[in-house]
Amino acid sequence: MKFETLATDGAARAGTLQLRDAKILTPIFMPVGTQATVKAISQDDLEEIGYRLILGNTYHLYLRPGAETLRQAGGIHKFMSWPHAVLTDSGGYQAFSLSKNVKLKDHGVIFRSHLDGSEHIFSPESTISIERDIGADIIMPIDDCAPYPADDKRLKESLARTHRWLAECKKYWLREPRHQHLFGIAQGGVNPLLRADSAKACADLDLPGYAIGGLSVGEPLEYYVPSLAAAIEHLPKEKPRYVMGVGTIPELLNGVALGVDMFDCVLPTRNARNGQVFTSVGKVNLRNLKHAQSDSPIDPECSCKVCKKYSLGYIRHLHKQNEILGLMLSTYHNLYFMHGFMRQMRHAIQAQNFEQFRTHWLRLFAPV
Ligand code: PRF
Ligand code: ZN
Repeated sequence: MKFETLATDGAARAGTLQLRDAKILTPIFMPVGTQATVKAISQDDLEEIGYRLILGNTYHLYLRPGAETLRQAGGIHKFMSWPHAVLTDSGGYQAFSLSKNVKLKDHGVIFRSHLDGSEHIFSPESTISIERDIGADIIMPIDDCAPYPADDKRLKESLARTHRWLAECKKYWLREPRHQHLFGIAQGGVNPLLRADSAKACADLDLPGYAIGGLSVGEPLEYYVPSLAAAIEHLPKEKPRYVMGVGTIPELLNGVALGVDMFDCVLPTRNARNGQVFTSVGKVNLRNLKHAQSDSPIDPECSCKVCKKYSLGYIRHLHKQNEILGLMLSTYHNLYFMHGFMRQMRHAIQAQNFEQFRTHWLRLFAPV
């Protein structure tokens, strides 16, 4: 894996991440393919849009189809016929958000499957072993993401555990690196001092890249920028920076402005399935009665194949009738939009007008 910065504009940077067969252009948005599928879109369509890096979840893949099935298949790339890059999240975070009776212990996270109630444990060793079987190109360590709100005592506990687990993950990863790249995850809630401590502790381990976790967990919007800035200040410039589970258009703009290179979020795919699409004039709710007779595309400015062929009125009808094609068409459009949006951000950085770009889009996508 090779990361290079090609242009900067303030703290924002445009670069490349060489992974597998592709030179991935950053800043990048990674669609979420939780269960070895990005919901409601095919691998062919993802590839056609231009995506070359998607995310998978260790938690789900470990439970179904299981690490052994993925190992037997020759890894997730072969299993899902996706020859391009994959990143897997480690599972601890999903165990927390999805399963019942989760127990956070010093040696790992004990949880019950949300599918059948069976008991499992994710530890640094098991996480790295499962992620090795899954075979993603970038793997994430198990971390302790404190909920919001959390007091400093809880945040310090989260850091101690996260850093210790990271060092252990690094040890298991180094035993058999096999072209996989382990990132660190910095935590620290909304306390800038702890954010800085955590970023330093991660940077000390000298890993291929660094993620910032624990954001977008229910904290007020105004904490995002200071928390992120405090962490980024202590992360090395020459390594990629990734904000996990983010985000909205304003979060992407503000993250890139601070020097973030990678993002993942279910937002464009989940919103698409709920009938909310992103357009050049802001968000549009497909289910709105006012679109019933519309024969224009979702976004007249969009050149995606959905906008070239189908009317807003038709796609609204599909959504109102819960037709599967409705989910597919809106997902395709939203992922096309996101891909184009990231490209425009890169171009704005290269043209040294990122600040104008950010102001323009913040106005269109202002939180209401
Ligand atoms: N840790 C991990 N995965 C995550 C997060 C985290 O803190 C978040 C927080 N937004 C999303 N996904 N491992
Ligand atoms: Zn479109």
